Amino acid sequence: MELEEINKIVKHFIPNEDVIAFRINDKGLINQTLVVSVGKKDTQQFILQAINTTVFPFYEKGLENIILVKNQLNKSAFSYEFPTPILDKYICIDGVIWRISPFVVGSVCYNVVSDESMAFEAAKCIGIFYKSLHNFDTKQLHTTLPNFHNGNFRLAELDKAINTANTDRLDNVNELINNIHISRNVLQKFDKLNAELPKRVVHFDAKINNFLFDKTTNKAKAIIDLDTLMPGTVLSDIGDMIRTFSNTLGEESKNIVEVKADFDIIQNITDGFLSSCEIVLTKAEKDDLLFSGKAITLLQCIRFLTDYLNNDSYYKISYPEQNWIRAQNQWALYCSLKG
Ligand code: GN1
Ligand code: MG
Repeated sequence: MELEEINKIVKHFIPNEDVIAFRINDKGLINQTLVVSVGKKDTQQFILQAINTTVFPFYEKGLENIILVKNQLNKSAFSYEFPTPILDKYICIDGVIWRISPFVVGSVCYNVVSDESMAFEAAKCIGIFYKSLHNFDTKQLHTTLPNFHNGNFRLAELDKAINTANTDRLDNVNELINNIHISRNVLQKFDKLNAELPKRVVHFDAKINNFLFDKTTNKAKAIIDLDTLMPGTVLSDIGDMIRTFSNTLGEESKNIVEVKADFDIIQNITDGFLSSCEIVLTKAEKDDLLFSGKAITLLQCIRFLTDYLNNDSYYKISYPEQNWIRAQNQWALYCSLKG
């Protein structure tokens, strides 16, 4: 995209200023994200995003969720930044849905956890998020992505993909399909727990690069990427934290034989989380925190594998076998996890 085109879009939100520079942010696998600098004097940075409406068909309901949660957090003791779309709105320009959110000044984003205190900090932050929203009635929120973390649904999607995949891709993955099949019971247990545990406001994408850290102090500073905010259970966020924080090589690593969970990091996740919200959790929620890491990692393995068999129609890729590598990476991590 050219500066002029970006400027035109930004003018819909900030009419009296010009975009003077921009850069592409390629951390997310779904939406298109740019960092734009606006205004010649007192330049301010913003995050400009085009929403992938195939993945988020109910993006308007998603925005309602974001605004409701923001208002509730503003009334509580939540002390982290929670950057939401400016003007509380999305704008459709030439068929594309755009939004702008504030850039968190003085922050840094990491794709992997490099020391245990980062894990503790981020988990404590999400724990405060849970505590702050404990009394919020989740019935007010829309389920914008039905079955998002439903094991049975993800297995059925995999079966569908197996039936339509081309043979080259299918030949590669036979062994992993068998292994997943043998592990089905993990997802059955996960679905059962999700049906029984209390409904909470869940971020549903609590991976490490959706926390921003303070550049100077390295304390957690913000939670970002709010498209998946909806009702769910504690297992989804704890599970995604375990999945992404404990994998110190990262989910894109091709070094599959070296992929394994770091258990000190996992201990810091549960310690950090419980340090801030143990008081609002039930015993049943606390009992299966470790198990959630296994279940969410298996679920993510299945999602990457399914997309590989569907010829990469969902996740962005930058090389042909990337979803297959991601699936193997998640399988290796899954095998190393306990719970
Ligand atoms: C997607 O776009 P991004 O990177 O924020 C996905 C998550 C996956 C993640 C894997 C809506 O998130 O569920 O865990 O990729 N989001 C959606 O990295 O499917
Ligand atoms: Mg996301």
